[in-house]
Amino acid sequence: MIREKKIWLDGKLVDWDEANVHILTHTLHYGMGVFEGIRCYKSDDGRSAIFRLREHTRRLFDSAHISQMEIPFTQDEINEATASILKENDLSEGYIRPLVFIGDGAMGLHPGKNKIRVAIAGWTWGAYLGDDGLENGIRTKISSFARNYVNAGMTKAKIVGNYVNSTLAKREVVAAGYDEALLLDTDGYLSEGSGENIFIVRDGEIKTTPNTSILKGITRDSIIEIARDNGLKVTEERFTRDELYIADECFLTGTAAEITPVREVDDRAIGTGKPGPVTKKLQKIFFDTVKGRDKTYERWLNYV
Ligand code: PPE
Repeated sequence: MIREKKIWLDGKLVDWDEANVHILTHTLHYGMGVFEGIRCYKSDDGRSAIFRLREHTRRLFDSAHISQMEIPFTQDEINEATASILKENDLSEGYIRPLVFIGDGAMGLHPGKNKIRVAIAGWTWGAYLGDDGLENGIRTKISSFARNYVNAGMTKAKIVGNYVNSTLAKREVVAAGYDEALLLDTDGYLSEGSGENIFIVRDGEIKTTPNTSILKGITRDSIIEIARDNGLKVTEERFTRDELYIADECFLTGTAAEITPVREVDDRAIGTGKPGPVTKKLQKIFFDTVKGRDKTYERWLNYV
């Protein structure tokens, strides 16, 4: 069970057990709320660094704008509150979850003038798909649920309700014995994982799905930049499930999942069935970056 000390709620710090809402909270009924997931890592020199804080806060505000929710704080105020959550909970590393939601008041689909509320919580979170998955790769399956269609759910926004689609897919494949679900878009091409973007490698060239039905991942963006800086070719292009089956390597990226190798899709081994050299190289640079060892991308770190 996750339990830390303090949660930031509407501008004030409250005790973990006191961070409660009314049962008629609008978001709880209709799913219109937006959120972020941010990681903080402990550097080798002992300091803590939040990874790409400003980009996460900006995406939170973009998600709110798409959802017509006006956040009653500035981006600077949210950045500051997000960083403060670590100190208030004595966390030197962990995961931070800002959530913007519509409070109680009016019921019915139109939220009327219900207050827009903001909560920020933080907790310790290990490898999202397991330590073994991070090291040796995971087994995935393509879900029978298609990714949210771009004109039915706003895919660029990290909207609470969008995650019904992810949860349906995740439960389906976990019940069938796999680690993670991959979803196709409504045209039948690969989209992304339940909570991660997807990359494939063949003959040393990298491909990832374009910004259509996916959430535009901040980890995805970081990996594209790192790969190109290291002389690897990266294209953002749609690909089919059989192109995935014959990839030499496959990996998933996300704040929670970090860089997780995929060793199997739909009961077919990917490449040798073990994490490949490109995946391992990118994984190493990524972890060296977030832990402050590799200074090339130091601009992505917000020391607290
Ligand atoms: N696609 C989806 C659908 C998604 O939810 C995430 C993040 C990503 C891609 C990767 O985005 P980024 O974190 O910016 O690289 N998923 C979050 C949810 C995890 C959870 O279970 O909660 C995350 O990784 O924080």
